[in-house]
Formats: sequence, structure tokens, C-alpha cells
Amino acid sequence: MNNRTHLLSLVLLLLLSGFLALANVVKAQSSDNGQKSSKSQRMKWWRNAEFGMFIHWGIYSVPAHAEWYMNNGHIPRKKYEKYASQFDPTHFDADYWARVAKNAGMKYLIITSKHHDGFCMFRTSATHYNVVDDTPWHKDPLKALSKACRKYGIKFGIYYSIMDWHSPDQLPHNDSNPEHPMYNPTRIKPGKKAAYIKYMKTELRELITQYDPAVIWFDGEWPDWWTYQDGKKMYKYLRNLKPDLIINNRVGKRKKGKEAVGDYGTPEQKIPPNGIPGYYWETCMTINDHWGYDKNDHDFKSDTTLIHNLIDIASKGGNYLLNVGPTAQGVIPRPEVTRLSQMGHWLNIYGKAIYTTKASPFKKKFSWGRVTEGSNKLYLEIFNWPKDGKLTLPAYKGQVDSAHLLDDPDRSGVTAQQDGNQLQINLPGKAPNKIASVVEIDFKS
Ligand code: FHN
Repeated sequence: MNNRTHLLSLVLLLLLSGFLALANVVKAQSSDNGQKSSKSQRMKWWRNAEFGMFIHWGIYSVPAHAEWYMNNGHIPRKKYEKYASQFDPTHFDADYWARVAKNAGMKYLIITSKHHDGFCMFRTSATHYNVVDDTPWHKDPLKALSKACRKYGIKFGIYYSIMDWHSPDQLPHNDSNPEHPMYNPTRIKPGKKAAYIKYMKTELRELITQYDPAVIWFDGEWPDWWTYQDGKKMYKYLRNLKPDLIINNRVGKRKKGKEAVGDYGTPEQKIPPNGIPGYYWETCMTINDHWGYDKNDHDFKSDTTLIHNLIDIASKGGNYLLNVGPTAQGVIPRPEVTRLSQMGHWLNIYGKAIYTTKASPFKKKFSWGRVTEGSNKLYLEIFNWPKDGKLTLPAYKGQVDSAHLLDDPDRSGVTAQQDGNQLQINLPGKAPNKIASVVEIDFKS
């Protein structure tokens, strides 16, 4: 073979490998763009929903010292199991629970299917330790609630704890004194990890096929035996089972330099000061100081605080998952119901400023309240009505077209003008709403 053909085949080879490399990059980019666009498609309803109900309910509602009682009370498994035989929530009304969420303006709902205590609040073949087989009630609350949610157009979601204080494959953190166990964080029994993951997969498949959840909300991922790789594999397993499923970040573990597993971040009991730009995130919060029902906890936040939290979170581009802790009779505590209906009342009038809006376009924080962004619209949520009736904001793109109070059918009393670098708002003397009044400013694009 002479040099010329030798050289030609070499060039051809180089061209081919170059072409293949390029094809891979394009493919990766398109799948990455594909994944990105499919993710934003998948997350669209969730992002527009903004506000959801969290429900912590289980046999821990019987002793009524909230959901960590088995651990904090150092209750041996055999003794704790007995609460199942006392769980008979005759007042449970799935339709009413869904209506409480609906009337609060909540668009999705996440209920605990299995918390750290390992008791399953659904029909499962994986263990007898479940609400249908192991309680005098013998009913499946997730079946009834998923049905009621569909009836009221509320997206149904399921909470699932990875750590399991009842699992035969997990050991208490410290059981040197079996009469006084400390479960958290559990240890995995040597050689039993695969068995526990199989157990999880069986239950998660049942939860998906039986109740068709839109969201799986994992928790209890912190024991060291649950790894970043475990989270990635579980995420993939569920994505294959239900391609449009939304899975929170607690399926995995944060690992330096590694891409976070899961679809969105879950700050707990706090609102990130500047949101989490570039990420989907959701603040979960209690209305009092406990997730599960605690008969001694009467420290309920005010409706003003809860509505201001909802607005603050929306102005930072997040979702708000607000919790209720029903009793062992199946009753959502009255103070939680009244506060949720107050929130619904506010959203009935001002929901436009929350649902489907984006975070404030301004880095600047305003002492008088918050800002959310619509399409060619700004919504000013005013907590503290200015004494001089004047508000000043940085300039916004486009020209002011009109400005009005959201609950003012006459659309009078508010003026807005914008020069190069300032947007000036003039307001009527009195605030129409004592919790938060809303001004809508429309801009000519
Ligand atoms: O330990 C749980 C707690 O009981 C509750 O479920 C919260 C809800 O986000 N998550 C864990 C604490 O981070």
C-alpha cells in the first residue's frame, strides 16, 4: 500500500473519529437539552401550582406526641406496634380533607405513606405492618384521598421515608439497652441492604400503580448506608416506572462536585433569603411546631405570617408546602383548618399575583412588601402601606400601560409613571387589605 493511500486512509480515519465525537456531543447536548426541556415540561404544573398541602398522619397520632415519638420516647418496636391496634380514625373524611386543601388555594397534596416509624398507611403486600391488615379500621386512606384529590383537581403526591425504624433489615443506632432504643440514624444489617432496597422498590411500585401519584417526596435519606449512587439508581427506577413523575432531592444525597439527584430542593422550616436561583425549590413548613399531631402543641402561626410566607416564597421563585397533622380520629385540627381557609380567602382575591408568576425581577428588597412578575406585569404585594402613599421601585422593562389595585373593580386611585431609572407608584390613602394589598402594573411590551 503506497504512502498516498496510507495517508488518505489516515485522514479518513481521523475525519471519521472526529465526526463520531461531534455526533456524540450533539447527541449529549440534545439529550441534555431534551432532558432540560422535558424536565421543564414535567415541572410546569408544579411550578405554576406554587402552594401545596403536606399531611403527616400515622399511628404516631395515637400517643399524640408527633411523628418522632418512637425514637424520642425510646419505645421498643414490640411496644410501639401496639398503637396500630388502637388506630381507628372513624372521623376520617377524604373528601373533606381534599376540600380543605382546595378551599385554601392549594393545588397539590403530599401525604405520608410511610414515615420513619415504618408503619405503612396504604395497602401493601410487602409487610403486614400496614393500615389495612394491622388496624381495627382496615381501610386504605391513600385510595380514598387520591380519589378525592382527582375529584377536586388537586395533584396527589406521596411521602416515603428511606430510614425505617421498624425494618428487620435496619438496626437501631443504639440498642445496647433494648428497653431504651435510640433508632436515629439507623444502621443497615450486614448483607441486608439489597433486601431493604428490594422492599422499598416493591412498595414504591405498589404506590405508583395503586394511587398514580404525581410526586414522590422522599425523606430520611441521611443514614450513612444510603448513598449518592443509591439515590441515582432509585431515581432512574422510578423515572422508568412513571416518566412524568416528580421526585424531590431527598431521594439522593448531596455529593461535592456531583450533580444533585432529584427534581427540586426542599428547604425545611425556612425560606432561603434569596431563593435558590436556577433551581426548582419548595419550602416545607409546619403551621405549629410539629409535623405529626401533638396534643400539647398550640403554637399555631398567624394567618398573616402564613400569607406573608406564601408571598415571600413566590417572590423568590419557590413553592410552599404547608403541613397539617391530623388526629388519630382523622380530624385536621381546627386551628389549622381556619388558617388555611383564611389563606384561601386571600388567594380568592389576589391569587393572580401568586399562581403562574415568577420571582421578583429586582435584586433589591423592599421594606413595604414583595414583588412577583407576570407576563408584562408586576404585582406589588404591600404588607406595610406607605404613610405618604408613595412607592419607588427600580425601572422595569417597557412602558407603564396601567396600574390598579387587584380588588378594585373601578381600577381607580392608583397611578404609576416610569422615567429612565425609577418606577413611581401613587396609592390611595388606605390599604384595602390589612394582611397584604396587591397592585397590578401592566406594561406595554
Ligand atoms: O424527620 C422528618 C420530620 O419528621 C418531617 O417529616 C420533616 C418534613 O420535611 N422531615 C424530616 C426532618 O427533616
